[in-house]
Order: sequence, then structure tokens, then C-alpha cells
Amino acid sequence: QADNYVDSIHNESYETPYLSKKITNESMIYDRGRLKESLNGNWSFGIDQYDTCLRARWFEEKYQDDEGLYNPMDFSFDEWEKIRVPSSWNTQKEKYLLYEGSAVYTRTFLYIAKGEERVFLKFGAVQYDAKVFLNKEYLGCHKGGSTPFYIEVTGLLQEHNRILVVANNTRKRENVPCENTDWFNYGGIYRDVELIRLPGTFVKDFSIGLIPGSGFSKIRVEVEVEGSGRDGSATLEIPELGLREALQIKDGKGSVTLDARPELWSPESPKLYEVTLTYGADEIREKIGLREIQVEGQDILLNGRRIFLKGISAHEESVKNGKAVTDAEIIENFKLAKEMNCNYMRLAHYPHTERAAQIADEMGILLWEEIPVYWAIAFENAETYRDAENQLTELIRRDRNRASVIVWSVGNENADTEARLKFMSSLARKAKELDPTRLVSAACMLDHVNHVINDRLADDLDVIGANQYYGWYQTDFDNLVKLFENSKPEKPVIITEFGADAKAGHRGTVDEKGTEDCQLDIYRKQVEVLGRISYVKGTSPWILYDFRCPRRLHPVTQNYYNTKGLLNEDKTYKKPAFYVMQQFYRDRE
Ligand code: GCB
Repeated sequence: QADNYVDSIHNESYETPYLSKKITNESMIYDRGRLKESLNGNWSFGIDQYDTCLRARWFEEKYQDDEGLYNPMDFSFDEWEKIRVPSSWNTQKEKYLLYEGSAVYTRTFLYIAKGEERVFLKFGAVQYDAKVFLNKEYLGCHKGGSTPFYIEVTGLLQEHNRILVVANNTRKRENVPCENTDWFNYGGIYRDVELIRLPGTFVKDFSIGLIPGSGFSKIRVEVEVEGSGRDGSATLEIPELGLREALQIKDGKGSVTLDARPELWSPESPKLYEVTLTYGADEIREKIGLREIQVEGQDILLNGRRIFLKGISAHEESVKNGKAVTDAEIIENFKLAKEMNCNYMRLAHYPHTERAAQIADEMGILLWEEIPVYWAIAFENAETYRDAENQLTELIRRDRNRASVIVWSVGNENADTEARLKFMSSLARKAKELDPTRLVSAACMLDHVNHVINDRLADDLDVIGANQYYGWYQTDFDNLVKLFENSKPEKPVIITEFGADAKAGHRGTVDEKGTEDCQLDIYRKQVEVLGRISYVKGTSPWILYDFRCPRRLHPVTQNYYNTKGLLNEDKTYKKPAFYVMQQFYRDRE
């Protein structure tokens, strides 16, 4: 016994058994529009820098007094300090701000069965990997810090339960994103933890949307069920459209095409319909918008009409709550975007909370959603690809009924190598396979030597995203005009980023980097050029507000913030360049 203990704490490969049980998109269940019970609240919390919980198997809650090697004091969970779930530990206490590594979260909860036959745990997101234990048993490990995961716990629950999660946000070369990014590496269980009770047979997956090119008159519904009742009839209802249709389910799957003339969802008129799907004892009730997004030549068409995407990029962050942004903060961001006359937002560089797309559906903001295939990730590594594809799948399956989402982005600014081309074009094809109704894009790498948009990945994209920083990183602004003259894209181009650092309130000349005056000057010149380029069909400058960033060390103009925001970090102050975008968007048709 004692030897086992010594072995385990000294064992370098203690992680291996934990990694073998992977939780992937295959265990996802459709949970929007269902009743869920919250397991949020105060959890016991401990920073576990040496991974002792895993090595010494604290989750088993046993100890050996003879040898005195197990010390129950170590895992006196109920006496540990408390932390709020969901939250990023970094913003909970100052001493945790820069901590990266493992942390243990645990709580107890009561469970009384109410006639359900299947029970699932849902984690909205844990950064970056999560190992989950229930009642001393290891359930599995999920990788990927921004997408939800589900674990079936049917038969594992008792009246009194202990759940324990080891969350680890160590940056790694093979992760997605890899160890080097331009944003802050928050840690923890930062989205909701919930319990979902379901009948024996239930809807596992559900998608609904207008069939592109059907003249806005055909709605496609696809349903997948799980459980013993794999043959039967589901019912889809949209009372406001007078629709009540049966859907035959055969061997767990069913689909139907409905004729209807719905009022189309758009940013100006974000019409949502109450939709109900029932199958046996299971029911999903959700508000859904219907619209069409397509590309025709160099145009983007929303509901058959040309649209210019008047956008802004945003990270998922608040100074106070880290990545655990609240609904009020999301609404504030969309309101600021609307004040700037935006109809669109780029949610960079990883999946934001599903609340963002739900709120965007209601408020009328089009969205670009992205996975963190960012910069130089390990494109040659097959495991890295699996991780990226899994995150993409989890994102698409989570949000594909959101009318606001129009673009899936498979990455950002990745050097055009063979390995990267193979990796990212596979992702682009996967996105199309999972969802043929939306546009696939990526923020491409431009050739800044010859000043041309010529990324080979563009062949696999519907829309070309282009990040350019003329006037800032590319110091000679005049080369922006050359870039557009040299490029002959056959598809619409969205300028996914441009911008410049400016410390809020810091004034100077247009040549002084880091001043509002320099940022303002760059914005003025940028919009003057961008407004003239016929194939530029949208812009999302970088970025709505300043964000924490360990790479930004200038003591005056940065102070560990990327200050390219059009507002300061707590959004209390608008920099002058905000009004340039407001005017630019007001003037566009
Ligand atoms: C970029 C990146 C973005 C950075 C930005 C910058 O091109 O896509 O993540 O934050 O530039 O400020 O350098």
C-alpha cells in the first residue's frame, strides 16, 4: 500500500491513465431549450501546482495511518477555501492572477431522482483540460478550453454526491491554441456546471434552418435520438407559422423538409419563432430565427440581399470577471457595437459562451465564430488536429441553430506551410460537412513582402478573412493600396483586423505610437481606403476594448494590456477612433 503510494507520487507517467478516457463531441447532447439544474455556487478550491490530487489520488478520500503517508489534512475538502463557479480563478484573488497549472475544484450536492432515466453533467467550459471525478470514480478528461462537454452519470449518482474537477490551464505546444498567443491565459471552471435529467429515449441532436437557395420557403429539420426507442415519430411545432409536423425517426435518425413562409431574421428585425420538438417524453422548446446567408461572386447575401458586414472584433473578457463574462457584459458589448452602427461582431479567437449567440439572436447582431487555431500551432501533430476538429465540432453542434451565427472560422494568422494547409483545409471541409448552410472562413496570412492577398487556404473558404495592420506593424501605410491593387480575390474579403495601440487618454502627435492621435490617424486612413475597395465586404477592426495580455510590456502605453481597443479595458471611455468607425458605418448603405 505504502509502496503504491510512493510509486504514484513519484511516478512521472501518473497522467497516462487519466488521459485514456477522453470526453469528446461524441458524448454531446442537445441541451438548449431544456430544464437544467445548476451546480454553480461556492466550490472548495485549491491550487495544486504539483498535481498531487492526481498523483496521490485524493479524490478517493482514503488514507493510510499506519505509514502516515496519506494525510487526510491534504484533502479536507470542506475546509478548503471557497471559489465561485463559474469564474476565472485569476480574477478571484490577486495572488492567483498569474497562476498557470492545476487547480482542484470540489463540492457536494444532493440528488433525488424525479423519474428520469438518464442523467448528464454539463460543463459549459473549463480551461484548458478538465479531469472529472464523481463519488471517488474517474469519469473522464475533456480537452479544449472553450467548448462544452457532457458526461453521462446515470446510475452513478447517490443521494449525497461529491464532484471533483482538476482543471489545468498549462500552456502546451501541442494544444489548440498553443503556448503562445496574444491574449491572457485565464484558468478554471468559468462557465456553468449543470445537471440534466432526461427520459430513457431523448433527442441527442437537433438542427433546424432554411435550406439555402429554396426561395426562403423550405425549412430543413434533422433529429437524432438516443435510447431504446429508436423508431417512432417526433413532432415539430412552430405555432406562429401554423406548423405542426410529424417526423419519422428510423434507427435513431429522422429529417423533414417543411414548406413555410417565415418572416426572415435580420439585424434590423431579429424575428424569433418559438419552436417545440417532442419525442416521446422528451421536449425541447427554443426560440429560433430563420434566415439565409450565401456568397455570390464577391458578394455576401443575407436573405438574398447584398450586405456589408459592419463589424468589430471582441475577445471574451472583462477586467472584473476574466472569461466568466455575464449576460449584462455581453449585452453591453452588443450595445456598444450598435452604438458604433455595427450589424456584426467577430468573436475572436475561440468559442465565446453560447449565451453570446443566444443574446445576439435576440438583439440582432451577426456573428463570426472561431476556433483557436491561432498562429503557429503544431500543424504536423495528428493529436493536435484531433483536438482542433473536436473543438470545431463542439462549437458547430452547440450553435448551429443560432440565426446570428453566419461564419465558422477555422483559424487566425497561420503561416502558409504545407502542414498548415492540410490541417486547415481539412477543418474547413469538416465545417462544411457539419453545416453546409453557413460560410466558412479564416483570418488569412497576407504576403506583406509583395503586398498581396494570396493564401492558398482561400480555395477552401467561402469568404477570405484578411488581417492587415498597415500604418502600424506594416509601417508604410501606402502599401495598403498596393495590397488591394495586387490582389484579385474571386471571393468576398472581410478585413478581419486592422488597428493600432492607443492608451486611453494618452495624447501626442500622429507619429507617436501608443497615442490616441496615432490610432485616430490610422483609422481615418484605413477607412478611406477600405471604403473604396469593391470586394471588401466587411470590416471588424481590432478591437472593441483593451484586453489583458502578457506580451504587452510597455509601462506607459500598455502595462500588460493590448491597447488596440476602441474603448479602454473597463469600457468607461471611448477613444476618438471609435467615432471614425461610427461615422464610416453610418455612411454605408
Ligand atoms: C493580430 C492577432 C490578434 C492580436 C493583434 C495585435 O493580428 O490576430 O490576436 O492581438 O494582431 O494586437 O497584434
